[in-house]
Amino acid sequence: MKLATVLALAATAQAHYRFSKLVINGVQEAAEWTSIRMTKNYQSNGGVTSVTSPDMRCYQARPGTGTATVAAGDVLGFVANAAVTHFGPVQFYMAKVPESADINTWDPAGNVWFKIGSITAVPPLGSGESTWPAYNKKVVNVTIPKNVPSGNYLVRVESIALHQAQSVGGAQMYLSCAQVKVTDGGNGTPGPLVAFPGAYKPSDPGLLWSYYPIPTTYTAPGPAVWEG
Ligand SMILES: *[C@@H]1O[C@H](CO)[C@@H](O)[C@H](O)[C@H]1NC(C)=O
Ligand SMILES: [Cu+2]
Repeated sequence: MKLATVLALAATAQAHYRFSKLVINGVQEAAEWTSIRMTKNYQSNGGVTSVTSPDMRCYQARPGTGTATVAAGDVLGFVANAAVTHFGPVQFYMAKVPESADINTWDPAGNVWFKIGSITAVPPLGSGESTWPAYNKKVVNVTIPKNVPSGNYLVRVESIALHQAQSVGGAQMYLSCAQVKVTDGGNGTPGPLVAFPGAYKPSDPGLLWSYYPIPTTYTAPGPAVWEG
């Protein structure tokens, strides 16, 4: 058996995960799905593999039930149950809920998402924690941009598992959407705005990536981070 096959099989045996709780101002939510819309993988922990599926939006199993309050400029943490057990980038997006919409039921379709964070590869590239800072972490953090306008948002976390990404459709996306009311915001104009599905193509270099032999570069998919 080739080394790459052995590594892929070893990675397959690891647990999958789901992002089901927030950490707000250092305090972790007591129960799963308090402010995060319950995802379809709430039992299987499996990832989304089709970037053209509407599951790329929030992967949700039901409407939301609660909303967290976070000040602009604060750190928001997403808890992985039990940890981010696959290597790859972790990215964060936000979408503003229209004033007239109910945050629990609003469907974030169309060009509504802007990227607020990307925990991506640190050279030299490989498949370990030194390359992928989010790998094996229980909590991944993002800062809510200081200049984002106040209001209701969905905040989407996305961990892209690359251990089987050597062929098209092999990358696995672990994602969910938190419902967040942002206070103390600014007057920025977030962008560029992208859609899920739509922002990614199956052949994007950030989704089609072989770690054996190890490439020298990695570019995470999607737009640039909005710098507010
Ligand atoms: C996330 O933020 C918390 C503080 O809320 C900190 O203790 C933790 O180390 C951070 N995690 C990472 C992976 O940076
Ligand atoms: Cu997995």
